[in-house]
Amino acid sequence: MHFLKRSTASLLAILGASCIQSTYADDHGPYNYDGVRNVARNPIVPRQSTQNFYPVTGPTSNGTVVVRQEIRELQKDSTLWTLYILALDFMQYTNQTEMLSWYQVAGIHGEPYAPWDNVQPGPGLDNSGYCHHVSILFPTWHRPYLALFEQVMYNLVQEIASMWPAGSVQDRYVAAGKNFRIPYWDWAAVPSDNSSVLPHIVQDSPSISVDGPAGTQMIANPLFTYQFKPVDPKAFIYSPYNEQTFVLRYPNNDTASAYSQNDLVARQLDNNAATFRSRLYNLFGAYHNYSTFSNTGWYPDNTDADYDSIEGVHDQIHALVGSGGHMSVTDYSAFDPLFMLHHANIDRLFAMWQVINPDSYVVPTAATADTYNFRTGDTLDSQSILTPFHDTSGNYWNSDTARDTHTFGYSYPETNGGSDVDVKDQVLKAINALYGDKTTNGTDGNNTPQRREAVVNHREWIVNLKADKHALNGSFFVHIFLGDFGSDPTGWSFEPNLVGTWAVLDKFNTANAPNKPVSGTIPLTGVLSKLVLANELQSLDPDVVQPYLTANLKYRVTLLNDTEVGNGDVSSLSVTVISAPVVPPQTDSELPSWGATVVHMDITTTN
Ligand SMILES: *[C@@H]1O[C@H](CO)[C@@H](O)[C@H](O)[C@H]1NC(C)=O
Ligand SMILES: *[C@@H]1O[C@H](CO)[C@@H](O)[C@H](O)[C@H]1NC(C)=O
Ligand SMILES: *[C@@H]1O[C@H](CO)[C@@H](O)[C@H](O)[C@H]1NC(C)=O
Ligand SMILES: *[C@@H]1O[C@H](CO)[C@@H](O)[C@H](O)[C@H]1NC(C)=O
Ligand SMILES: *[C@@H]1O[C@H](CO)[C@@H](O)[C@H](O)[C@H]1NC(C)=O
Ligand SMILES: *[C@@H]1O[C@H](CO)[C@@H](O)[C@H](O)[C@H]1NC(C)=O
Ligand SMILES: *[C@@H]1O[C@H](CO)[C@@H](O)[C@H](O)[C@H]1NC(C)=O
Ligand SMILES: *[C@@H]1O[C@H](CO)[C@@H](O)[C@H](O)[C@H]1NC(C)=O
Ligand SMILES: [Cu+2]
Repeated sequence: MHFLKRSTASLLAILGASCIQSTYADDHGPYNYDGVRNVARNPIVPRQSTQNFYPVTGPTSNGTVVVRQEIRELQKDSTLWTLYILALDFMQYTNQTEMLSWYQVAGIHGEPYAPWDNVQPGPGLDNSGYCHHVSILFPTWHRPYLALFEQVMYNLVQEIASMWPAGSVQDRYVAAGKNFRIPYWDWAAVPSDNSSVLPHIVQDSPSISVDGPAGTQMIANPLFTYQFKPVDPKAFIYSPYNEQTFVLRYPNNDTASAYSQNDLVARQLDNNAATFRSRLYNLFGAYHNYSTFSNTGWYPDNTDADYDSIEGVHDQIHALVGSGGHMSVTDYSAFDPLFMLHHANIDRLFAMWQVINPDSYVVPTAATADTYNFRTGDTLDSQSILTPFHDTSGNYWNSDTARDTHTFGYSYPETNGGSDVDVKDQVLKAINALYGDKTTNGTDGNNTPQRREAVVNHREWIVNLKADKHALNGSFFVHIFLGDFGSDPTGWSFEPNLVGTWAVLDKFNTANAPNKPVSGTIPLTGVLSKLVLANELQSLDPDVVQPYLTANLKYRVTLLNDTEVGNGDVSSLSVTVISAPVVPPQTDSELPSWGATVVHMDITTTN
């Protein structure tokens, strides 16, 4: 295994100074371990030499379970945080020909369409990635994928911790490193410091100071971007990605020299954050069938109450973070350092859902698209192999063996606990505390009892959306407004009257992915409740809300670079409004109880 010589000078020489954009790398590269580590010695993360496959076990295979923390919690622990940053940095600057490099591990998800751990594609399937989307396997495939990433990171953390000079400081890093687990990014919870849901560390600066085993150094911030070394135009075949050297978020233009507009990512995430919370709260409260919960696919026997899914919320984050950058293209998304943080949160929400719905799981369902080892139409079930992830026996993981996070040596704050803990109660309380819509409690402000009554005895109002996945051969947004908004599409994400943005996440290469409908929701209740509390709307009753929505509910469609698409130009798109009576929970150990869904209106093309 070869590593770049980890010194800034030689790195610049290898890459050529002209490739380095001042916006990103300025003159900062990886952490320089010279003097504490012999760069030529044996590989840091060895492949098991006695086996011809790489077993995915999670950090340790001895049954120890450690809690994955929210990124802003992890950041408070300076010892673990330093190890996390250094391990990310190490992985990103590992030669991209190495199987445990950032490049290769990210590449498992989509592009490059290449075997990993020598797991070959099925006949004629070499033009797809391994990952499953619009699939019953969407939540379960990503679980061993994250476990692999966590295992690689954990092993690097152990190695890095041992590089401090022997003594009490090294002891502290080594001891802390034993409890390392990857963090998750909870983009739905209201941040405790009332700052953006996009953590400062991923957006503020392209370089950061780190106090590592060879002293304090400024390095390229491994959470800000990932630099291809170099970009492979045969894998990234679409312009401008074939020339963009850095992972971009909300690029300012579609050229090789574009830069990320993280400030705009933060603003549009914040303008959508209420919908992340409501979508999650509704998913936990009203979705008890794994098939519907798990993915955006539209099943023939779905009802008007079945439009949303955890994959749908996941797509919204991908598209809003990327906005035309890598994170918004399925095949390129895993290169963004936010990918694993985002997916750890999706895995956490899945684990929480599993605690309250222990009996609903993967049932046999036809694949909607080709993947590296399955063909469209193949039946996927709980024993379908989750390639390319081997277990210790050399078999592949499947949804049955990956059902419990403890198998991989981790849990989450909400799902953690032994026999003395009522984990279900803990999960329900967390859902209410983190994602419950405070306005529906009706206790804020100096409102009359009648107003509070109107909101508390409430009805949930939801926009249901459906469209063909590849309707526009690329990801797209449907912005939902309640009230006026400007005419400039570049401003729509930031409009005060934006309720939320539904996103259809796509890739460019759709030849082997038949066009299937996908669905999602934008909940309206939070905004409507505020109007009731402000005396602008009498109640949440249909005879009040329906005429209000007919007059004020609008939608607009854009590509991810904010180019407008006519409302009637996506022929498969449908935008309808439903409601259901909902009894709020009486205690914080319960979730709302949902009544029968009513369809109120279809505003497709009319609004
Ligand atoms: C990465 O490894 C390949 C194959 O061993 C080698 O040809 C290449 O020079 C290495 N790249 C760098 C930047 O060291
Ligand atoms: C498992 O491995 C970890 C890391 O080496 C260690 O800290 C822990 O004590 C081990 N647990 C058991 C039960 O052996
Ligand atoms: C939180 O931030 C928002 C937007 O910046 C602001 O309107 C609000 O007053 C802040 N709330 C608190 C409690 O600081
Ligand atoms: C794209 O943005 C970069 C960075 O601001 C700038 O240098 C370049 O000129 C822009 N290209 C075009 C075609 O607008
Ligand atoms: C869950 O939903 C799927 C897809 O609509 C359906 O086939 C299945 O019967 C449902 N399961 C239960 C237990 O209702
Ligand atoms: C509603 O708010 C009141 C006052 O803050 C609180 O005591 C009560 O627990 C809340 N109810 C729910 C269901 O969250
Ligand atoms: C999408 O691509 C397919 C295949 O190349 C093509 O037939 C179709 O017209 C394209 N659709 C749009 C909306 O560009
Ligand atoms: C936006 O993307 C579309 C499709 O990729 C492209 O045709 C169009 O030129 C882009 N517009 C801008 C302003 O970059
Ligand atoms: Cu994803």
